[in-house]
Amino acid sequence: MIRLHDLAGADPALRFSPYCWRTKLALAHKGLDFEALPWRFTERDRLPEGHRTVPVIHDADRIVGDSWAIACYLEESYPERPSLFGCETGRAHAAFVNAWADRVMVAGIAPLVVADIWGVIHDKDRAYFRESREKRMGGLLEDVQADRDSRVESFRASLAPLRHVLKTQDFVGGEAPSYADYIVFGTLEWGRRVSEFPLLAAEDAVFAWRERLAAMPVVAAASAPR
Ligand SMILES: N[C@@H](CCC(=O)N[C@@H](CS)C(=O)NCC(=O)O)C(=O)O
Repeated sequence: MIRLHDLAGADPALRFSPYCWRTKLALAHKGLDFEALPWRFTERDRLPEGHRTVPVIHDADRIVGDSWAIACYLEESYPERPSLFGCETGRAHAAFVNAWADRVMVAGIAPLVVADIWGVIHDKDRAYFRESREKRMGGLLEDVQADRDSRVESFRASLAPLRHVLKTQDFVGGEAPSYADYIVFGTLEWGRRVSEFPLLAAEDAVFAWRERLAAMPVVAAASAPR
């Protein structure tokens, strides 16, 4: 069975990494059984040598880190199972969605929930998280997150390309979800798991798309406690 190092909060059942969600959805889409081992920020010595971030998977004797590399590895290693990308062109387009999610979505969500993340992580992670994120974000976590009610609109506006596409198709992948959908869904799941702050407005087409996908068996399979 594939083993995954999966970022966990103080509650080991709380799994919130946007990148680990992408990997769990990719594994579930392929119908691959996996064990998601809880991992904390300060447990770097529990990762295989040369790896500093999660997700990392062990598939028999293969070790692969980085969510995008893992998706490509799964597609190449399990070609007989449902495709994540559809075709090479689909993979190239998903690479764009991956970069968009990392540069626009992660950057937009982080300042809206970063203090909430600190609130749910394990005690042993708190000093590291605060120091590294305050350095990265240029201020106290609580100050970075302040005034989020007025700032969330610009995050929502940044989703306009997705909203536009969803006017004419049910999923980013077209009629059915593909890895591109999982990238975006996993990134939103990060905010949803750590905070009650509504990143999406209920009347937004992106909200409806998220609900549509959340109701699918692939999400249940990715989320099942293991
Ligand atoms: N590009 C990587 C990013 C992975 C990443 O940054 N993971 C975070 C958790 S969400 C992490 O492990 N951070 C470790 C740290 O901050 O020390 C991927 O797609 O897997």
